Amino acid sequence: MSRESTLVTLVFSHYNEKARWALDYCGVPYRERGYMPGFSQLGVLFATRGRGGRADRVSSRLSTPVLLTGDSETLCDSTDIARWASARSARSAGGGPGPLFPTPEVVELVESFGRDLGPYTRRVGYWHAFQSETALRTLADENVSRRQALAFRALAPVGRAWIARRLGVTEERCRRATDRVRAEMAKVEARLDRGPYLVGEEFTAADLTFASLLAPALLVTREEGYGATFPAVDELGPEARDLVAETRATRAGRFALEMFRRHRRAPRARPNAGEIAASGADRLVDR
Ligand SMILES: N[C@@H](CCC(=O)N[C@@H](CS)C(=O)NCC(=O)O)C(=O)O
Repeated sequence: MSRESTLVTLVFSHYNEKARWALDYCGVPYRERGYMPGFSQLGVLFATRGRGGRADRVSSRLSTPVLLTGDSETLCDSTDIARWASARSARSAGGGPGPLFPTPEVVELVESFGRDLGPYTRRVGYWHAFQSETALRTLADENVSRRQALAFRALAPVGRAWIARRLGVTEERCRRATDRVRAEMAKVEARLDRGPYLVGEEFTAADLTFASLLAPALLVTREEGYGATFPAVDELGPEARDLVAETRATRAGRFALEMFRRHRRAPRARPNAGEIAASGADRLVDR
C-alpha cells in the first residue's frame, strides 16, 4: 500500500485550491503543508530537495502547489496534480483519464484558464489586499500556524514590495487585469448558453479550474467551500467591495459559486494550518 501524499501549498492561493479540490473530489487522502508567500518557496525547496519544478509564464521554479505522492512521484503543477488524481481515481474502473478530464477540450480549457484568468485574479486580489490595513494579517492569522503568521507579519512590509515587483501589482495593471477577468467571465457565460457545465453534461476539471481561479474575485468563504480563508469583504476598500459584489452578481460568478456548493463541500472546521492534516473525506463532494 502506498503512503499518504503530501501537498505543499501557498495556502490561500487559487491554483492551490484547484489542486486541493481535485484531490478531494477524487477521494485522494493527503496531508497539506500550508505556507504564506516567502515561506512557500522554502517549503518547495525542502520538499523537492532543492530541485523545484519548472518555470512558465505564470509561475516560477518554486511555485506551489507541489504534490509528493505516496508512490514517491513529485508533481509541481496544479494541472498535473489534478490529472494524476483523476487518473488514480479511474484506476479501479479500468484506467483512463478519469472523471475530471473526459475529453481533450477539458484540458484546453483548463490550460487557458491557468494562463488567461489565474494571473489576473491573483493580481487584482493582491492589489486590493495591499490597500487594506488588515487583509494580509488576516490571511496569515487564519491560514497558517501562529509561529509562521508572526514571522510573516514581521516580514510583511518587505514581502509586500517583493510580491508587488514579482507579480506586477500596480493600480494601472490591476485595472487592466480586472478587464481581463471580465472578458474571461463573458467567455464562460457564452459557453453556459450551451449547457449546464463548461464541457458536456458533467462536472469536469474545466468547471473546477474556472471556479477556483475566479475565487479571489468572489472572496469565496470557507463556508461556501474554499479550502482556505480569504479576508472578509468588509476588510477591503469600497472599490474591492464593489468588484466582489459585481462578480457575485454575474452569471459566471453565480456559476462558480454553484460549483463550490454542489461539488465541493465546505471543510468541516478551520484546520490548524502550517501542518494542516487534510483528508479527502473531510472535504468531499457530491458526485
Ligand atoms: N502553473 C502553476 C501556477 C502556480 C502558481 O503560480 N503558484 C503561485 C501561487 S498563486 C506560487 O506559488 N508562486 C510563488 C513563486 O512562484 O515563487 C500551477 O497551475 O500550478
